Amino acid sequence: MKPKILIARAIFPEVVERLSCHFAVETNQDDLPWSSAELAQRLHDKQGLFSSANERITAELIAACPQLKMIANMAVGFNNIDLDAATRAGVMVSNTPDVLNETTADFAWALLMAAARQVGASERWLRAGQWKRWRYDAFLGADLHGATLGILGMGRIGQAIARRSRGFDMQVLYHNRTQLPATLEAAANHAQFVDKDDLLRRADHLLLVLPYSAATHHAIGAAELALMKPTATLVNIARGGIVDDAALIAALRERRIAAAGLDVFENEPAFHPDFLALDNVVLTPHIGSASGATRRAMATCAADNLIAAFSGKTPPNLLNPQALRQG
Ligand code: 8YV
Repeated sequence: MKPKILIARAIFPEVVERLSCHFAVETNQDDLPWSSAELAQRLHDKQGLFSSANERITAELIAACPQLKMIANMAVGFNNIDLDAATRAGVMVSNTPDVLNETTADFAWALLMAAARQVGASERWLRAGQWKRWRYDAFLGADLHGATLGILGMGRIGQAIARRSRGFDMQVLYHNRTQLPATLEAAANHAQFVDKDDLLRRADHLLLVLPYSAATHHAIGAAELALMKPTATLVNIARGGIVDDAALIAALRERRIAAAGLDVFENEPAFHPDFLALDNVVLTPHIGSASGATRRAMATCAADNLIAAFSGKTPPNLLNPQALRQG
């Protein structure tokens, strides 16, 4: 008898096909996510779950699914999963690190450039038929070349972003829980470790690339925004809860910072409606890792982890090896 798994969102058909060779698979074929009650009901008799970062895997859900042995999350972030509860219940959890570093770093630059140079606002203006004459002061943005790039959270994606700044002759400052070894700092365009306040004060463009947890909730709020330059750009490609959206909206509206690029939101897919009234923010629907090749690599990586777990191997991206001792 093949172990039963649940795939919580529609994924690439070839990945479903591959998983079907190893498992009895139930998939969500719809565009709409299941409610938490429906997810619990469908997961009840399953041994494995293939999830995205959008499913909330709570302690209650884990307790309600006694057969569950493995959760493969198709994302590098795993703040959607109660990892401690999973570990206590002997449920393995894996993520998909590394395969998305470069694609997500590319997208950070896309958002930064779009926000700093008013790509969104100027395109909306053109499409609205307002381009009738030239003005010296229309859509003046902030330069990237020669500017100071600040990175809060210098993991693998942060370092990939920093490497790309070489072409723009930028100076890179960063803050992180721990300072990187000198070799990695050198590879990241000679990034310089500074304290958080220093980073906020000195960055012309600030990129948020830190994982979300209780400790990083609202890491950027009113007090932090107040330290930033009025000409600064803020880009968040990490998780919504890292920024206090209401405080950011106020800062953008009052031009206490110049612009923002946001790929993630506090309650996504819902987001604060006041963002829509602001012309100095570029908004995208959590697509940082969304290149065809990378999303395929993420799905394949999650599938590899599930298959390994049920073949008696240690999943290559296991986050909680302690779970093996509980089982
Ligand atoms: C995912 C992400 O595409 O990897 C992550 O942590 O946020 C994105 O790359 C998305 O969350 C779907 O799981």
